[in-house]
This record gives sequence, structure tokens and C-alpha cells, in this order.
Amino acid sequence: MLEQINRLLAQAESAITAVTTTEALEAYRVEYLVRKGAIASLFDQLRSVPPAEKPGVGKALNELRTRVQQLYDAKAAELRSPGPAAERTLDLTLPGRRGFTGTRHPLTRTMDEIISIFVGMGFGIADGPELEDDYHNFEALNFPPDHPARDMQDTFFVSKTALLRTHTSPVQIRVMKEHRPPVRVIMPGRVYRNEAVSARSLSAFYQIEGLYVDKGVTFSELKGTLVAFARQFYGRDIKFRFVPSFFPFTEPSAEMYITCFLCKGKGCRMCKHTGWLEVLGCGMVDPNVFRNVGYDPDEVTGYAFGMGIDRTAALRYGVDDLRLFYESDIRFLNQF
Ligand code: 2NL
Repeated sequence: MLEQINRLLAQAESAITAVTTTEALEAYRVEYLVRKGAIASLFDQLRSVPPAEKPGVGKALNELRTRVQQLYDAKAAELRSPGPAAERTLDLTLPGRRGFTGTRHPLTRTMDEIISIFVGMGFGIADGPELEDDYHNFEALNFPPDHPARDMQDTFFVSKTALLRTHTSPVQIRVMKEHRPPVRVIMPGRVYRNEAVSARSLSAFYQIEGLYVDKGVTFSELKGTLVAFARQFYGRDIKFRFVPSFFPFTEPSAEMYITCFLCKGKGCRMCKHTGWLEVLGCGMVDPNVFRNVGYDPDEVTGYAFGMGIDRTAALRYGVDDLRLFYESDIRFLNQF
């Protein structure tokens, strides 16, 4: 009898380890613990045990019942607890959840794209300080002493002599002072203007300028390069025109326009009903600028151009307020 009890105990202990569902647990209970179960039937046999052995067998039977009940209770608690429960409900056939990855800011994308187009044409990249002096930001660039841009109203002065650069052109002055021609570089960077912030103008924004100086550089090359750029950036089939303009540092100077890609030239809000969009300013480097950096204007010529990245990105993506680029509103940024 004691042997039978031990065999049943070993069987019950091994069987509980195979139980992983509430259904299997219920079958376990029915096998061992109910009134007609395996343990109850051993209790029934207690009647035929010789009286001298009864106390010992009875004790062993009680221990068996207690032990199997404990195994059952522990398994029931385990199946109710969240750990194994979660495992049981893990559905490996469900499609995976897409992880969150960030994207580049629209201004960064625009900047990178413009840079890569010019790098592809053989331009190098240069940068320089954002804190400049009057000489590099104005004087060397042929701004007359009384030019309005030199006024506190238009430029952020940090001290009597230090100012926040209003364009990236001072970098070109530094590059030309350090290197003999040929020079072919673009200068991307942040610039500052003391202006009221509005949908159309910011007090801090990004600009990219380009400069090519060598013997015999012509206005035709300027046009060819900028048209090639605009076709890559805005599309193969754009139409363009160059309109005379003025900058202190170039002569002659021009602005480049392309046909409005929103209305295809018919006139809309984006092109202010002209059918044309201004995309950049450009010109042949003024001989005075060359003299200021120690180049001989009788020996070399060059062209330069500049465009605002913020304006360019706004045109490209149809954004009607430049301030949106700086508000970090995820609802805006998620669209790019
Ligand atoms: C614009 C127009 C321009 C330049 C920038 C330049 C620089 C040197 C000499 C001559 Cl060192 N020119 N830069 C020339 C023409 C236009 O920018 O609309 N920028 C936002």
C-alpha cells in the first residue's frame, strides 16, 4: 500500500510539470483530487489494510493528498499570474510593429540636396565664423560706408566691432585671402538680420552661397551652372529667366526666376500672381572685391550666387510661413 502511495505521488509530481493550460489543470484535478479520483480510491482501500498498519498508511495518504493539493494550487496561481499568461497569449503570427525612427528636418534635407548637387559639379565646401567684423561682412564686399545694411537697424551688433554675419559672403573673403585662384566653393551656413519676424522673413535663417574664380570665367558659365542646378533641384522641364538686379559685391548682378511649379506659370498665391518664382541672386564678382582680397581683376574673373535655404525649402514644399520650420511642431514635421 505504501508502495502504491509513493508511486502515485511520483506520478502526480511529474504530471503537474506538463500542465500549461487551465484545461490541462482541470483534467489533473479530475484525475487526482475529486471524490472518484486516484487519491480517493486509495483512501477507499484503507478499509482493507491490517489494523496495525492503518495509522502509518493513513498518515502517508493524508500527506499525499496535501502534497498534490499544493502542487495543484501552485500551478493554478502560476497560470493566473501575468508572466506565463502573457506567454500563452503571445501570437507569433501577428505582423510586427513598425519601430519609430526620426527623419531629417526639411531644412536639413533641402540644404543637403543643394550641397550634393554643387559638390557633384566640382564645388568644395567651406565654412567660417558666425561672429564677424565690419571688414569681412561689409567693407571687403564693397559695401559703401553709408550703406543701410551697416546700420544697427538691419544688423545685429554684439559689440562696437563684432556683429552677427548677415550673409555667408565673409567666408568667401576668407577663402580668397587664403587661396590663390582657381577657387570653386559653396558656403552653407546660418546668417542673421535685425528684422521683424514674419511669415516671409526671419531674423536667423540659412543661406548657401557659391563662388567660382579663375582666368576667363564668364557670365555664360554662371547661367549654365545655375540652370543645371535648377533643373536638378526643381525639375527637368522648368523654364527660367534672369532679371537684372543689384548687389554691392557683383557687377553685373541678376536674379534668377523659374516658372511657378504650383500654377505652371498661370499665376497663383505662391508666385504672387506673376507666374514666376525668384530662386536666387547672382552676378560677376565686382573688381573691387578682388582687389580687397589681393586678386588682380585684370587677370581673373568670377561669378557668385546666393540663396536662402528657408525660402527655397518653403518653395519646394509649398510651405507658406517660414516660422513653421523653427516651431518643432511634430504635426508639421511629420509631413516630410
Ligand atoms: C541672394 C543673393 C548673392 C553673392 C551672393 C558674393 C560673394 C562674394 C563676392 C560676390 Cl565674396 N558675391 N555673393 C553674389 C550675388 C548674390 O546672394 O539673394 N542671397 C540670399
